Amino acid sequence: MTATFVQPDTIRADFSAAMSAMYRSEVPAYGDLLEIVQDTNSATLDSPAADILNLTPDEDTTRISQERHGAIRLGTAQELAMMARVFAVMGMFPVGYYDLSSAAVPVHSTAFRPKTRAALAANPFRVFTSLLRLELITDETLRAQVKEILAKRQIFTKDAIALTEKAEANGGLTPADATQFVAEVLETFRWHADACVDIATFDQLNAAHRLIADVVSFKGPHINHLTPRTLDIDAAQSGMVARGLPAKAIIEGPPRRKCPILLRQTSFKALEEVVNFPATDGGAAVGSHTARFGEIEQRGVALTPKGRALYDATLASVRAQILPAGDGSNAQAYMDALATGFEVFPDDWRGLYDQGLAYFKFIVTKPEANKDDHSPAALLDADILTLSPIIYEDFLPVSAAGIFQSNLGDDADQDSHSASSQATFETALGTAVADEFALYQQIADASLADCLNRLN
Ligand code: OOG
Ligand code: NI
Repeated sequence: MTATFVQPDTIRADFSAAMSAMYRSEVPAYGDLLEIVQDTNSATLDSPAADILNLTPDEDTTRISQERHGAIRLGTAQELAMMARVFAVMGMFPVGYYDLSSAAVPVHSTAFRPKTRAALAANPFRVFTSLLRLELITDETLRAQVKEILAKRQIFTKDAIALTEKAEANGGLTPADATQFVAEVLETFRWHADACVDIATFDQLNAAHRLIADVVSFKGPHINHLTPRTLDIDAAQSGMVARGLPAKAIIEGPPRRKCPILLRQTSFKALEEVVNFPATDGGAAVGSHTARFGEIEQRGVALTPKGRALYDATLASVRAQILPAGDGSNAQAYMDALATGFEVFPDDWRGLYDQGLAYFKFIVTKPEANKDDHSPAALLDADILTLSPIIYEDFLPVSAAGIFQSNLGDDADQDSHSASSQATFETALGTAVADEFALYQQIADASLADCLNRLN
């Protein structure tokens, strides 16, 4: 029998759409965000700004309205290893390692995402996935209790596991199996209002760290946000405020630029949700929990290691001068300082390319031209090739964590811990994480080689 399997890209697109529908019903404000983002994206694509962005037609542009990322937090190595197998069925693989312990957050993370240019173009859905670091819970009694609670739960349905095993054994899933797989895996990400610990334990976990309570107290790792991608985050932010969504005063990341770099994000606060706690001697109890929030993001060009180092240093020096106040009172002053600080980055694609700060793919503008003795720079000068930004597909919490730590005046042992914790994370994961820079470099190299082949 020759089975016809569904492409992993298709399963991922279906899963992303199913997640979006579920989150829209769980968190109605997410539906508002989608509308705002869709409006600002159409307006941007119809405006002269679209020409400056120089997105690849049919590749960068068609995916935008489908594009989003989510985030989950897992409790154990077993959960992470199984999650990796589930995501692999959808063509999502771990890229990058993020150590958040320096920001006093007891997790470390990776991003599951498609890796190749074609898969990203088909559907770039990604999930920022964190694993609780039990060893960072200092109270030994609490640590033992957390371990015991986590050991008892099963976050995947029986059929999600069975279908993952089937996909691994057969090399894919049939259409009927793929449909069921999406529905079964969705269950893992669903919000459960019923806690699996009593309210006294919940309060104790919360007192240790809010994040620990979020990871440990529920049946599964509910998706905590789903973030659509906007082409103009300042316009989308104004749209959020106009609709009464409690947006933050500051957009995280680099400042607004003609040629966007990396990632700019803004969010609104977590929902307060009702939680039902199981009966104890004191009877059943009702409480609340805030974990889930809304976020939007604008993605720009991916930076090379050199560009990333400049980004990290520039952001750190701005934040050494001024830190955004929680109440938004110095928002304008912060954004002005950011804009000034980032003048070190050229704000045109060619400048970023020439200085080796960012990754680009190439578009052949004069296919009949002769390429003899032409360097890429000469071909760009002659308008035979044009630059198109390779979009950043990853995340920036490392810089946020570093800033957090320098604020606390405690930057002592971040580096000494991170090497061994990445190894621990990869052991839990069952595989190494991919290097994001290597992936961008491959896309850039393949694009240049392909364009040169097509010239005389
Ligand atoms: C993940 C936070 C990371 C982002 O956009 O940087 C993230 C979490 O809160 O679980 O989603
Ligand atoms: Ni996010």
